[in-house]
Order: sequence, then structure tokens, then C-alpha cells
Amino acid sequence: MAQEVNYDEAAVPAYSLPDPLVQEDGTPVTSASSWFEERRPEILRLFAQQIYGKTPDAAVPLHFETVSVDSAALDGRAARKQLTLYFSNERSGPHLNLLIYLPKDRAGSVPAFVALNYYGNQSIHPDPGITLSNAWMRDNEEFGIVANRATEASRGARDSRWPVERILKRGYALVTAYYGDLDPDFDDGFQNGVHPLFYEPGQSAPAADEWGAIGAWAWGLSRALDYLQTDADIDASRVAVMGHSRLGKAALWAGAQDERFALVISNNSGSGGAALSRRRFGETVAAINTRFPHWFAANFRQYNDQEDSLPVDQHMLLALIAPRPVYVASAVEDRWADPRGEFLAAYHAGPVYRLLGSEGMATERMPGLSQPILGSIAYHIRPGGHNVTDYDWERYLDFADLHFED
Ligand code: GTR
Repeated sequence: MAQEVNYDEAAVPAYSLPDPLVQEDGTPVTSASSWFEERRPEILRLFAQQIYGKTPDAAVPLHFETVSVDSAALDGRAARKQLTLYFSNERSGPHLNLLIYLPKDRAGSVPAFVALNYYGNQSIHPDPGITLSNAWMRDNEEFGIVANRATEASRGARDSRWPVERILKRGYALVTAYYGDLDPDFDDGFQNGVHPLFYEPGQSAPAADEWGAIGAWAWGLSRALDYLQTDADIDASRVAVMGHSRLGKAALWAGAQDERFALVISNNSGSGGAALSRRRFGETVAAINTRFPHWFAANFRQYNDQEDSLPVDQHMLLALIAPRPVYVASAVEDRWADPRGEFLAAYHAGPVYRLLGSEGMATERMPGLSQPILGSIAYHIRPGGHNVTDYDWERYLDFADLHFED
């Protein structure tokens, strides 16, 4: 029987959060070295085994091929590069098509935002020079996705979420790729996408503690960063990873695992992202595992309606990013994502930031609408619903300016 969705703050059950600064055996964590050497690896392992599934450590034979370079794109205001990242020696295997915009007037390398997109690179801007994706995609007539393929009508269909010119004007590069290049977002038992690249002989699906789709999307973000480290136009020490919704979950998991990401941004990531699972407000663990059985490790299903037995909660995912700056953003009408649960996770990551000499959020009281807190742990809640708006991007740009300043 489908469970009622709780949107009543008064009906949030009492819960107690696991302490990020106490090891599983009860030992308190009182120094940066015991955080980095003992507790952080323990928490990472728990998120991997119980929630997202383990990411394979095996390196793949990455190679990059340049598809096009245009130094006078967007009416001469930008440079555009397109590349393909291959994950094996076979060109026929899974690969990631990267789109990079660079500010035209730049002196040397620039900081960058890396973010996956939902409908192909051509959906982010009407720029006719962007290669049309030929990958499988969820149908969406409004966005020009027909018979699971992008059509010309999809060009710029999602441009409201991608203020490319503003980002460039502020001196940043934008790097994006279609998330389905890494793993198409449907439950096919992991026969397509990057998972099969890592199967042991005889293996045909990830084990219960191995990665699902979110793990694969996060892995792809790290491979994009592998490439960016080789690109002289990009300052790879100043790369922010950003994602919305399910891709916000992936951005957080990427930032938690891969310390090369200097800054991490979660836009409306909700359940299995920034929101505390124990609150059971809006989307619950059972709801997400039922609707999206391919997103997490099979082990995560053990916690359906058993949130209190989770060895971690999502404040500890944010803590894994410490002391690197992390931004959690909510929208007031996006109750499914539990804005208050997102705020509280950010708040409860604070002790780890403080232990590492950075700052946490000063108060447990949520700020009002459009009153951003831009500390090392940043947060805002804006009017409106589940979306990425110019307001969100402006805050991320301010946040990056603040932390990337040299
Ligand atoms: C919803 C899902 C959310 C969120 C969202 C999205 O259906 O329940 O967790 O990920 O999709 O990605 O747009």
C-alpha cells in the first residue's frame, strides 16, 4: 500500500542523528588527522556500502578526442570546445560528450563550473554549433525529445536553467555533458552505460553493495575533471561541481569522494541528496527506492521505513566535503525535497567544518526567503518550485567568487 507523503512539520518523528565526530566503535574524533585518517574513510565506506554503492577503483584507459573548437562562438563572446571522453580503447563503448564554454576575454586559465544536463548538450543553449546528442533520452515533447532521441527542436529547450553568458561574464568556464552518456536513466539491470566496463568475468549486474546510476553519474563527473586537469584553459584547482535534483545527489556524491572538486553545489537535491532521511518529510527512502530502483545500491532498500537504523545520515555526506565549501539550495515550494531537512543537514555538518578550522552555520534557525548564508557551508531558500533559476546561479557565482578569490 502506498504510504501517505508527510508534509506536516508537526508529524516529523523524533530522531537522533549519528554523530559525524564519533567513530563506529565509540571513539571521539578530536583532531583533523583522526578525521582524515579514521572517521572520514569510515563514513565514505558506509555511504558506499549502504547507500550509493561502491565506485570501482579500477582506472579505465581514458582518452580524449577533440570534436570541435570555435574561438568565436556566441557571436564572438565565447570560445566553445567539444570533446569526447572514451572510457575504453573501443570507440564503440560508452563515452561522454563534453561541451565547454570559455570566456572570450581571459588571461590564462579560468575557474569552471562542471554540471551534468538532462536533455543533451544542445538543450542548454540555442547555439547551432553544439552537437546534437544521439543518445537515448526520456521522451519530452515540450523539449523536442521524440522517440527517445533529441531533435533539432531540442536546441536551447532548457536554456532557462543555463545562464551561459552570465557565467562567462563573471569569468568562469562552463563544462557540461549529458548524464545519460554515463548511464541512461531507466532500470535495465545495468546492461548499458558504464557499469558493464567493470564487471568481473561472469558478472552481469552490480552486487548489493556496488554502484547504481547515481554512482555512475558521480564517477563521470570525476572523469570530466580528469580531462580538465589536462586542459590549459582551465584552472583545475578551482573547479566547482554543481547539480540539480537527482544530479544534485550525484554532484554531492562526486564532491564527497573526489577531493579535487574545490567547491560543491547541490540545487534542490532532496532525498538521497542533501535532505536528512530520518525526517521522513516529502520523499522518503522507501519512496525513492521504489520509484527509482536503479539509482542507489540494492543495500539501500534495507532502510525502507527503517531510517533510524541507517549508520549515517545526509549531514555526513556534506561533512565528507569539509573543509571545502559546500552550497545547499532549496526552493520553498519544493516540499518533496524537504527544504528544512536540507537546511538541517547543512547545519549538522558544521562540527566537522569547525574541527577542520573552517566555519559551520551559526544558527539552527532557517534564513528567510532569498536571504542567502554564504559561509563555507552556504544555504539559501528561494521562492518558487523545483527548478534552477537565475537567482540560484547568481548566488553560486557569488559563492565561487568568495571562495576562489586569491
Ligand atoms: C523526482 C525524485 C527526486 C528528484 C527528482 C529529479 O521524481 O523523486 O528525488 O531527484 O525526481 O531528479 O528531478
